[in-house]
Amino acid sequence: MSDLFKRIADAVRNGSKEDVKKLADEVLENKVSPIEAIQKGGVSGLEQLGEAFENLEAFLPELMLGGEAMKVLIDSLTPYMGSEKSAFTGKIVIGTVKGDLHDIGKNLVATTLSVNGFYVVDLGVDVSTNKFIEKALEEQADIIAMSSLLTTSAYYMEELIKRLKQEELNTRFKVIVGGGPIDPNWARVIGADAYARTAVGAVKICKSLMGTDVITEMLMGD
Ligand code: B12
Repeated sequence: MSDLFKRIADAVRNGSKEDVKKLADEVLENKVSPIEAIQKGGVSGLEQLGEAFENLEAFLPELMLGGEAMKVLIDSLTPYMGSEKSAFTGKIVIGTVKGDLHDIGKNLVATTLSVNGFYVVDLGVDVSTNKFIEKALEEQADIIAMSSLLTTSAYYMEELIKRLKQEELNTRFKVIVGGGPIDPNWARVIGADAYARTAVGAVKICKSLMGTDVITEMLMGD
């Protein structure tokens, strides 16, 4: 099994869409968990690519190919993600914050929440603070979920939480945050209600939040 995850990681790292497609078929044939294959294979491949990019061993075109290969993996496997009927259904408005165009992780979180019974409104990428708030009000959302992969854009998460407090909307919506540079400490400092490191962790915190009226301490998912 770990060999299959390693081969998926390598194919994503090398941006080979054809290999990724074949490996996704292998995942399904062998009844391997799609979310595990995405997390332990695909995410790991992109992490390696990110490291190579940081060390100037890979460049933007390779990053783009890796991202496209990951999308092939996610598109091939998400229809087969097991759905777990949830008693905690709620409405979630999700997006990638302003200035940030990374959407692979955000899409994975959105899909995983949907297959687990949540109603998800995906606002896409480069979403301004105003748009998050407008849409959350319009959709009467329970949770606002923000993703950020860029350190420079993560500030907008703080901005949104401040705005909710100023406009006395902080009791109306719960706010969850995640993405590469976001860690539990930062999430706590900006006053988010919950943080998760993975898409599965996002489901866990959203279920908890839907059953909790008052948050006294930030919730954390895997
Ligand atoms: C693929 C990629 C790209 C692709 C994006 C394609 C796409 N459609 O998304 C492209 C090539 C477009 C790109 C562009 C850039 N990128 Co880029 N990119 C990456 C890379 C390699 C992978 C990101 C990814 O998809 N990971 C896989 C997903 C599944 O993981 P994830 O997003 O973290 O999501 C998981 C969790 O974080 C969590 N999660 C995510 N969101 C949320 C939200 C909530 C609410 C919760 C609870 C959880 C959660 O769940 C997800 C699933 O487990 C990363 C390296 C890395 N290690 O992350 C660099 C990286 C993010 N990029 C980086 C940079 C610098 C850039 C550019 C500025 C490069 C440039 N010079 O132009 C541009 C920025 C463009 C912009 N304005 O946004 C840096 C960011 C550094 C920083 N900390 O600020 C990184 C870290 C690379 C590096 N090591 O330097 N990139």
